[in-house]
Amino acid sequence: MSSSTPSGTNQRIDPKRLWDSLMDMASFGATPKGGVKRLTLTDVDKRGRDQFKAWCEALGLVVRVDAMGNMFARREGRDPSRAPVLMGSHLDSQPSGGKFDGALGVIAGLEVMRSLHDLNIQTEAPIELINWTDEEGSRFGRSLMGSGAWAGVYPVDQTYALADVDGVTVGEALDAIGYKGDVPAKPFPADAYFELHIEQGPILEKEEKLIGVVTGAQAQVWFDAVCIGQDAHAGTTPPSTRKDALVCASRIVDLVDRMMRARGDDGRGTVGYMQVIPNSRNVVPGEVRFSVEFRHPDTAEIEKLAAQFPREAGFIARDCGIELKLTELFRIPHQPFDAGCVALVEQAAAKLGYPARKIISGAGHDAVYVSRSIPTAMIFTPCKDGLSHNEAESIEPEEAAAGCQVLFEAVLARANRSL
Ligand code: HGY
Ligand code: MN
Ligand code: MN
Repeated sequence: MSSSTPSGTNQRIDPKRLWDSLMDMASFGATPKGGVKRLTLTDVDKRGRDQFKAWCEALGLVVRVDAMGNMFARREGRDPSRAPVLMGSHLDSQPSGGKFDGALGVIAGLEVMRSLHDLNIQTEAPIELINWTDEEGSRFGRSLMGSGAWAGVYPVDQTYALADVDGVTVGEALDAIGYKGDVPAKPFPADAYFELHIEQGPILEKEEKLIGVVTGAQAQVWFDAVCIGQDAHAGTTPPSTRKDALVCASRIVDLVDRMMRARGDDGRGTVGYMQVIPNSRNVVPGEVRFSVEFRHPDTAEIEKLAAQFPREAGFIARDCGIELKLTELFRIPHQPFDAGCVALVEQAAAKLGYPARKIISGAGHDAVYVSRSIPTAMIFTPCKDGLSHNEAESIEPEEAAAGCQVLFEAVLARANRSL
């Protein structure tokens, strides 16, 4: 006889099963240095998605896919009229990413579903587990692309037209892996969303905290930049006639670093991607394409950076005699999470006796866009040396289990709450 046992009893997830499935998922795109390369909408992403779908369907969950390839695995509740409680994260990775960035939240959600099944618990509200498409933004230049399209931030048709460096569009890539679903990518009635993720920073480890109760995520702005000069012979072209796009880009990289450091320890400014054209050792580069992003806990600082950077980069280009093309790709203000959901995370950690602290997320997450339409909270767990977006990303099985147990408690409490 299934029961909707109230949370607070000692119902436990299975730490070994959780860890084994994390390692199984890490085998999709495994790299020699112990990381993963599971770039969004590639064949290896497809294989990871197919495995996730098979695991969900083996539990009797009904999986649907929306127009952006976002995957939703649904477990019915006792009361079908109630809005579902959502949980999830992303299975795509950076080109040289870690095993746990994103995957922890999806596989921990799977473990919650498996545990509910084993414990024969039927919650009042339905529960859905989500794999969001292209959280990383590395391939097509839009971070949080799947959740952003779902939230209405990126119009789906425009998003389909985004192309990677090889000219392959999002629409073509979704078709190629068979994950362009027939469900519209847009918000539906849901009661709450919880996302478990590694902190990707040093705070929890340094303070010996097992759980981060995430109260919100910092603001950010991303640009694409192109410096246009003139290809020329390295041996015959004197300084006076050079139009060296790489020298100009290098001065702009230094500008980004100076603007970051001017904001102290909260400052974040990064040029992570750069393409030098023609990229030949004896040709003065005529064109350089690169990314620029800034982040800060205070939205007002991002507004200032978004105005200051184009102005000062323009001065550098003028002094270099180089044409500069800047495109702002997106801007996200600081996003606070829902106090009620944050409290459930905090209460779960306290009840389980896990040392915890409140924290603002330095990284962007799908929860940021989801929280624009659904009460949302996140759970962080530590990662070794605060390292992420690096193949050496590492966590302990006990940390994964603790985060998963908090997710279990918070989702169960929310799904069984009296309305
Ligand atoms: O860039 C980010 O903040 C996220 O890790 N993709
Ligand atoms: Mn992530
Ligand atoms: Mn990431």
